[in-house]
This record gives sequence, structure tokens and C-alpha cells, in this order.
Amino acid sequence: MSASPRGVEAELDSGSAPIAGLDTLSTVIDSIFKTSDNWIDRRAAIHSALNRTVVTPSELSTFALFDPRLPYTRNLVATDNTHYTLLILCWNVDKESPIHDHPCDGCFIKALQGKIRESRYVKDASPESDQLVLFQETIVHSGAVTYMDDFVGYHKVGCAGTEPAITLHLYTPPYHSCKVWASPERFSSWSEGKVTFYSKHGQPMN
Ligand code: CSS
Ligand code: FE2
Repeated sequence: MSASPRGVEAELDSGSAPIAGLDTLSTVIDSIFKTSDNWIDRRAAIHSALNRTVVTPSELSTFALFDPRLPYTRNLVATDNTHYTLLILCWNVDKESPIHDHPCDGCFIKALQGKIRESRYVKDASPESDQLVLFQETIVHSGAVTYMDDFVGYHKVGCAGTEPAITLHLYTPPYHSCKVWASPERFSSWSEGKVTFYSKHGQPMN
């Protein structure tokens, strides 16, 4: 008989039980992709799983690798190379990503430490305009989960506080490049941003 008090099935069944650690989260995510057969259920299950996830201090010291030379670092936690990529991003104070799209079904972000600012844009509806228009700015506090996709619009994310911030990201499915805008004034003028990793599974890339 298993000595474990809770199996993955129990984690999936329970809408409110905490998910202790990133290994358990990865197992729960694997199960979600095996068991859910439509995007609405899958999206809700992923959102719930991230909400319930508690990342341990030891996991943060393994994956949350800051570099003062960079605006932020992207640290790979787990991927099945097919359905999802799970990352920890480490944001230096006053730094942010450029505005970008998400060439995937969806992007989930959980703030783990500090707070981040998410600024959302849409293409100006007027055909004469070539602008991205800011329509929402949100401060995401530690513990909160946000969701974004290209139907909602595009966004930039940055550190909002006086302390560095740490976020957990899940992209489904994984992607290797995205559109990046240097300025919201020129929607038609985007460049390709290649996905890079500062570390994989706790090992720095160089
Ligand atoms: N998409 C950005 C972070 S905000 S979702 C990135 O992956 O670097
Ligand atoms: Fe993003």
C-alpha cells in the first residue's frame, strides 16, 4: 500500500488543496494534459493548479537565478516539449520585457515574490492607425495568477516594486520565438524575439 497520503488523482480532484512544490506541479500539469479534452477545462485546471502551487525556498534557490547585467532571466523548470513549458523568471528592479505576443494557446503567470506590472495592449481599431493602444495596467502581487493570450492582446511585464521580483510562467504549447515591439507607436514594425534560457533545470547555460 502506498505510504503517500495524496496521489496526483487526489491533487486533480481537489479544487483547493495546496500543491507542494514544482515537481508535484509538473506531475499535476502532465495529468491535466492527459485527462482534459478541451481547452476551457484545461485552462481552468492549469489556472487552479498554479493558484494552489506553493514553491519552496529550496526550489527558489535552485531555479531563481538573477543576473544584474540583464533586465530579467528565463530559467527552465520543466517541459514535456509538446504541451507546456514551465519557467521561473527573475526581474531586476525597474526592468521590464518589451511588448510581445504569445504564439501559443495561453500564457499563465504567477507572482512568487515581489510584485510585477502587466501592461496590456491591442492594435488600434482604426485602419489608418499603426499604434498599439494600452488598455489595462495591473499590479500583480505575490501569490496572484494572471492569464494572457493573443485574443486578449499583447503585453509587457516588469518589476513593479523596490525589490526584485520572481514569477512562475507556464506557456502551452512551448514556442521558440515571438513578436517583439520596440515601441507601441509602430504595430507593423515588430521583430522576432528568440526564446533563450539563462538556466535549465537549475544549471546555468554558460
Ligand atoms: N513572454 C516573456 C515574459 S512575459 S510572459 C518571456 O518569455 O520572456
Ligand atoms: Fe508574456
